[in-house]
Amino acid sequence: MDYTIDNEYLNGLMQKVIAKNPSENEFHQAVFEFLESVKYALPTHPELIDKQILERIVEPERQIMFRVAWVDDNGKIQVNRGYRIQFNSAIGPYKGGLRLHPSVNLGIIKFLGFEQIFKNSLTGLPIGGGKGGSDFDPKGKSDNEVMAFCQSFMRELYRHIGPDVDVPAGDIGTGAREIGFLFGQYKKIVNEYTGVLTGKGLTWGGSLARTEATGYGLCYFVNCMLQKKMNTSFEGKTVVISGSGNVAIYANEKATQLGAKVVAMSDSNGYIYDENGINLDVIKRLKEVERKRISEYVNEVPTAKYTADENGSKGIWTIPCDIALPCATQNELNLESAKTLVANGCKVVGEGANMPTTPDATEYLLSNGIYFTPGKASNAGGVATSALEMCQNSARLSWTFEEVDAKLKGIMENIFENCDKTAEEVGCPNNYVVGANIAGLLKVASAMEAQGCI
Ligand code: NDP
Ligand code: 2IT
Repeated sequence: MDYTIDNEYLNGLMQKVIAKNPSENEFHQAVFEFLESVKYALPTHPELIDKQILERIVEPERQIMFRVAWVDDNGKIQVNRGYRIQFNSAIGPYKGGLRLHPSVNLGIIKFLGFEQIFKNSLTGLPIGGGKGGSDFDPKGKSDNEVMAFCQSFMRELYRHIGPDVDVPAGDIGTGAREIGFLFGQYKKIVNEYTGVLTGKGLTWGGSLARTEATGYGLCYFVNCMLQKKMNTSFEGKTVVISGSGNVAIYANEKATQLGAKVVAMSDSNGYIYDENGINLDVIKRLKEVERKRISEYVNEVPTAKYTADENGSKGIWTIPCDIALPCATQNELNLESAKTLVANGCKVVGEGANMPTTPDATEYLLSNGIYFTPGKASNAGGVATSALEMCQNSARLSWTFEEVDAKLKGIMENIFENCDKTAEEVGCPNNYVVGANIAGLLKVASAMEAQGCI
């Protein structure tokens, strides 16, 4: 990829990042997209260069990599690699999820940790940026094997985290089951009952609405944009959602509650389409309870059609829709898919996943008048609600679903307003990529400046 930026200082920094972090492609991509936006802030914010804020912000405060050895059901020792990137703690303890997927490598965890800095800043809550995970694949493993892995992972991670230090949570492959095993092991080792992880179960410190938060938050953000910018709403819209995990399921639920019809969903093997709308109860059972493939859906709902698509479910973007919500993984929506969406009349692309749209696809969507919401703004509801879980844990009380949901909605609407206002102020109206990056950056930058050379 050519990551040249038409600003001498920023381009120099970009090339330095590439040279210093070889082979970390997703990290390069995330930094490029960020620095491209930052050029619009330079004229009014000389401190970004004078105080070396940008040079410092692209360098993680701490990178931890460790061996995770565990015993499988056949008695054989397996070895995975664990990661925790503590990227930036200027505005609060490191906060971000743990990804368990065979594709995980240092570059992927660093891209996620980097984006988390600005996302967490946008929430308005006191949380710094971090991310972790492993190349362990929970798919096809028994509960016992998943527990063995999680316990081994935590045997190293515990020394690096804490409720006021670094608070991990879920991400791809890490759900309630994994958080439970990780929490149990942390508590066993440290002998402390604290809010060291979020996404916990409701009987042991979890927050109501955390499960729903990322998907719901995405729809609150997009609906706010539809209302304020396009004088419309989800009502009557046709929606395509990629993925069928935590984010995709609750994006479907909220979009449907707001009056939309979700006609397609996917997993890494293929996608289902039903012009009558997807039956979410069936998806929830197949995915959340039975851990099955989405291909099984058509056995239960014969009006739906399944298309195998081993190429990361890109075929799902050929289905005509008003609103596309990529909620699976990075780089799942490329230039070709962007062109197809536009040609088919799609008006809005709202990112639920982290960096699902490639840079050329983003550029194409923006220059074709599509309302595009970057994940670091529109998927911030998950981590925001994690921060609300931390609040409840510290206070040793729990709020009702309605209280948390109302706070989440307010936070997402504030993030939208902040991105919209910032984009306007720097001369890029309706460009929420620029708005999110700059608004997220400025808060962290002022904290870094105040705290001196650290
Ligand atoms: P889940 O593990 O619950 O679900 C992931 C979904 O995406 C599954 O349907 C999975 O299919 C699909 N998927 C994963 N990897 C690939 C791949 N390489 N190619 C195609 N499909 C893939 O994860 P989440 O729903 O939690 O996360 C989805 C996205 O949202 C990620 O980008 C994550 O970083 C982001 N996110 C998550 C938040 C959260 O609170 N959970 C918060 C903010 C962002 P399969 O089962 O076949 O692997
Ligand atoms: O990408 C993300 O924001 C998450 N996976 C959620 C992180 C969190 O700490 O809740």
